[in-house]
Amino acid sequence: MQTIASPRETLATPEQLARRAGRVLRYNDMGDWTRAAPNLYPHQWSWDSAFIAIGLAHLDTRRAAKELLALFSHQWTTGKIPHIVFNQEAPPESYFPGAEHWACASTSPDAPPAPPYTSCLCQPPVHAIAALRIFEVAQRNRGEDTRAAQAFLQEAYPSLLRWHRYLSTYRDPEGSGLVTIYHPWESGTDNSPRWDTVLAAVEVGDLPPYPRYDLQHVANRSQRPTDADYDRYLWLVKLIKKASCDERSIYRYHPFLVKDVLFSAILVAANEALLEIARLVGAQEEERALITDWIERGRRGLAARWDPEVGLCLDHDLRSGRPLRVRTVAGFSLLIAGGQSPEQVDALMATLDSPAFLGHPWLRWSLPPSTSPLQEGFHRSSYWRGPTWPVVNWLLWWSLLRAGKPMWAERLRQASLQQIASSGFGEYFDPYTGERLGATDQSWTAAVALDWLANGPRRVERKVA
Ligand code: 9WN
Repeated sequence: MQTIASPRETLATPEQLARRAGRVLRYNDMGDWTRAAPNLYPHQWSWDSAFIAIGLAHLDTRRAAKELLALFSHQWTTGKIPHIVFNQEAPPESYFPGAEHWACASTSPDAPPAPPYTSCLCQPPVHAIAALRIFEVAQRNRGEDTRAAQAFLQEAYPSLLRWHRYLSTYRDPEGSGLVTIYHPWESGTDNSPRWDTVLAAVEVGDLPPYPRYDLQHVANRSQRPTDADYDRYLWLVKLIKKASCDERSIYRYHPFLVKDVLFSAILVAANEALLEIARLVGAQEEERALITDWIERGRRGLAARWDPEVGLCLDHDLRSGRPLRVRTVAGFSLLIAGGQSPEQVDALMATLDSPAFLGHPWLRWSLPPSTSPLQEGFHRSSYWRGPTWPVVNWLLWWSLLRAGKPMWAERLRQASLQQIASSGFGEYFDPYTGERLGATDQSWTAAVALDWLANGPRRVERKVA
């Protein structure tokens, strides 16, 4: 029998792990959307939902489609997909800043009908990748679901196009091919050292006292951002709210305006998926040409951010006009964007394999820490400052396959499954000990495990119970 095993022990069969992952997703299922995690994150998060849809596709493609459509129903008139849709049933004092903190965003002329309230930030656009994945899984399964998945793509395509158009215009008025973010929360990698110098320059004004509900849901406060980080996060939110979430005023006055290479690379990959969706739904030729243009522009923009000395792509601070020289997994953006020359891919692989990432001697599993252990500011248990994150590993795995590196991809897949089978469905993991950190029963961790289990080199044909 095939098993997922570490060098020392047999951890689980793929069937057992898939059953456990399915249980996590079912437990967090709220009907037509999924909580990011049961206690720490009782709302719908944007990029979490996209990854969740990828996993759900292996349980039920129709339910997976609903996950995305539920999110798209809260799209802003600008095309923005909000980073959080607040759950009206969430227990009070469970998450801060919650719906009441963001309620004022609903007065923006661009906001969708409320309640439910949404935040006015956004997160990386994994959604088109997820939508296409749902269709591909349905096609693989054959039968009735393929027709339903086709109808889903027809329904989702206009929302996806508006979303990508928003990112390519409001968030890139320069036409650089790179997306500007207004807040570390938009990057999805909140307290990454990527943002340290930019945040250090933000002068925090008067803030009323606020609760840190997040700390009650983790074993140790060092796993979450510090109070100083939170002061800055809330100050930036205050400024965005003061600008009535108006993109043009934000762009003019905001102190945190950064070209985020990971966000931008995900957009390129998502545009490739969107182009395929456009073909499948028979979209107009002009729309397909526009998407092709976004892809090319994105790749050019990212190539300009490649730093050969560091061997990574670097974010760019629009305020100071300087690159942010920090070694994190975001630097592998060119790999995620795809379409690179063999030489460029080799240069990325050299960095990935170096002691700064997979070649570091203390790693429990051969998986990249979110921040390089050789980077100043690395912290092995603090959130995005060092721990490994399964969703990031999923993106790298998927990108390695697309880049024609199946052996590398398979190593990542095996190690990721071993990590999850051994430590559980954590939010993130200590890269040295493999200890599970942050939230437990994190939905997107279960989701990517399901996708990995369904996409081995020799696919294990099985029904997930
Ligand atoms: C703020 C839900 C989200 C993820 C982010 C992760 C974390 C929120 C928080 O949780 O961010 O958006 O409160 O820490 O950083 O990537 O989407 O899982």
